[in-house]
Amino acid sequence: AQDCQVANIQVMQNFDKTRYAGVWYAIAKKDPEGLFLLDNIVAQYTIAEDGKMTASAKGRVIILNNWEMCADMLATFEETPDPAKFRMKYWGAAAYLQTGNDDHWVIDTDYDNYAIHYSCRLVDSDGTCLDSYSMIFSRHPTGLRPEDQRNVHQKKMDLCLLGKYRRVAHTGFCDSS
Ligand code: DAO
Repeated sequence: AQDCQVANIQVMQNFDKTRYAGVWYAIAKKDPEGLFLLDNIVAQYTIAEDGKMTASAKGRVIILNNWEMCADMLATFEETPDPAKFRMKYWGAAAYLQTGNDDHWVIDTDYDNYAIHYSCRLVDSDGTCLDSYSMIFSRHPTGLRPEDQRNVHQKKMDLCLLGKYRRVAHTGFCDSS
């Protein structure tokens, strides 16, 4: 059942960040207010020897009124008592890119094919989310396997975000940078 309470959102049980490491292609995205990453979004998660997770990500962005570029982003993750819930600090390789500090929750993943990410930036006074973003990741740039689509559909419903996602194109825009 979906009560849309941020506090009741189920995240991945026994999340294993080591298995999560590596490259993920965003194939769908629910945008936050003032969206930043448009498409060609690829994230690479790394676990350092001390166990800390970091990520680098690329994506097409439009900044400074209509300047289109490929953003190189970096992120560090702070762990919380729930292994699937992190705080993510992020910044751009260039100073004019966006910086922030967001929740970074892994809602579901099979580690080898798909992952569902969720971040609520602003919880309303009624406990629902006022400003969220979410990415559907695939290990394959071509998209989700048919057998994973049911699962992803169910999780979109659980997040109260069904119908709010758009497809994320991969055209090679960020491949050379
Ligand atoms: O597109 O508006 C937006 C939100 C994205 C915030 C930038 C995140 C950069 C680091 C991404 C790591 C993988 C989620």
